[in-house]
Amino acid sequence: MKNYLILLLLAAAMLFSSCKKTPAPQPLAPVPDERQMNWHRMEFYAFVHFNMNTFTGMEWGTGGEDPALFNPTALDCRQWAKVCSDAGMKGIIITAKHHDGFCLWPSAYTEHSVKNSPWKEGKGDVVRELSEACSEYGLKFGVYLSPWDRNHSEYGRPEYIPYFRNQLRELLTSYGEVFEVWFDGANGGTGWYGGANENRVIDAKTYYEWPATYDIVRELQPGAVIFSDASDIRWVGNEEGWARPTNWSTINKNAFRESDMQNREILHSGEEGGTDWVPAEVDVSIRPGWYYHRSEDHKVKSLSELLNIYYESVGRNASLLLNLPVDDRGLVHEKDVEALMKLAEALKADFAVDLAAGRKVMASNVRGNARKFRASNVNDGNPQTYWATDDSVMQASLTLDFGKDLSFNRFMVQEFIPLGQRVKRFTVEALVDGTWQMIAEETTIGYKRILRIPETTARQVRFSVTDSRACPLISNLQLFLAPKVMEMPVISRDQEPFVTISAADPGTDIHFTTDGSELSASSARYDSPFVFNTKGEVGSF
Ligand code: FUL
Repeated sequence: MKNYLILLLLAAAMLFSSCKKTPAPQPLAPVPDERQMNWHRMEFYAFVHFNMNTFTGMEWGTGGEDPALFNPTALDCRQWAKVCSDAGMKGIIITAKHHDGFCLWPSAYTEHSVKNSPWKEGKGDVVRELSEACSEYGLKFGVYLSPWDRNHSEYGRPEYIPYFRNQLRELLTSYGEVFEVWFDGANGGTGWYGGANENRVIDAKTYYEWPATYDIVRELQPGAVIFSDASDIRWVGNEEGWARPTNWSTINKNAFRESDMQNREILHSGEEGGTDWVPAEVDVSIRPGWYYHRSEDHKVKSLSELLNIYYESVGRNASLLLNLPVDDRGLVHEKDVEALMKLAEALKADFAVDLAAGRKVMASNVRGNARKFRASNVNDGNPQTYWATDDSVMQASLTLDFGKDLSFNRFMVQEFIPLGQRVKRFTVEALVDGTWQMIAEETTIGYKRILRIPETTARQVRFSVTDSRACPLISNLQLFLAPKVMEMPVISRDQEPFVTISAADPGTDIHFTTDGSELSASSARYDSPFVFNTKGEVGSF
């Protein structure tokens, strides 16, 4: 009995000392700073393109527009904020000044602004109304300020730079906290330029003296991230709404900035082992254009398209900046509201019940066998705790045991990125009727990765890191059973001419005909793009 007690005490002491002695993993540089971390957590927020173009039907105004054209009849920024908040978005970025130079706030430095428009008899300030609506609805507020200004007479000369910076100062000092400052990379050349109507070419790398401009943002809004081709966050390299499945939040910033050809591959996927933390933001419009055009009222993206965009951005370690082209009344159009609400409902349903929460989970290795790094940190609902392995272990797995068969079709995983992005490859397997089946073989994770997988019924699920830059740190693992989205599949034909049929839900059974005959369950089953180079109709369900 005495010996037994001594042994017990010894074991307890060993356990205690192992906990005490197990240090946290060293950060794998680079790591996100606090402002980037706060930005990562936002995940989904809105862009609003609303400005002079809304009234002229243009996408890029010339700069010579008459301020009298700006005249929304029912502008209501609270409606925008309510819609965004109902949609689960966390903030709004407004085009305070687009390339045509018209300012949505009464800037002291130009006459080309709302103050010379009939709207509210020149007493209005859209930026103020929106910033106030955002705080009312608990949303963060951001500004887009176009460096290129086709209105300003000095654009292209050194005199324009103080003007640009003064405007930046106005926006960053008069409207409360700003979470993101968006500097557009477009510098097209031709413009009105105070009536000169000419082509002005600048060297975008040197003309704006970016480091000094960024200092202004740091000084006035230390919590704001700067968007540009590669600053605190990077453009994802397309405006279609996707990031690559392999998506590193790191790039070699200096080399990228110095190169003349901005490498799209780097924007899409980041760079493994890059020297700086520069995560990707996916910007895409809910309609074909960034600005409102009545002719696009029937072209608002469908639920399938919006879901694809969500899963291919937020689900691929990027944030989603979804644009709403506010219309000429000054409202988010009914069609856009309808589409957004459908998306919000679908996302709510997709992530309604976390099937992994609180389940038994075992790890092949736990750092120092310490409680602090235990497997169950991944499904305790706390993003601050994480499962870690010993430093030398780059391949390790977690097995979730449901104790009974469960069905799921979504797999979500998050790395503990405050200590760096590490995982290079991972797999997901499921124990189906006593046999392990491979469900997914993927590459990077980062802040968040969501996989849409065919519905699987299994008793256990095994997540394995098969390659990592340093010991893997996983803070969250979730499984869901998303309802099937019943929407007409989208049929498209490319140049080749290959026909692709895509459904909102990748697991959907699609059948099709090409001869106009009636569709039924016995029509051909679609599994990959097919050649269709004659005239005819492709029907599907
Ligand atoms: C581009 C601009 O030229 C478009 O008009 C739009 O503002 C988009 C978000 O960025 O570079």
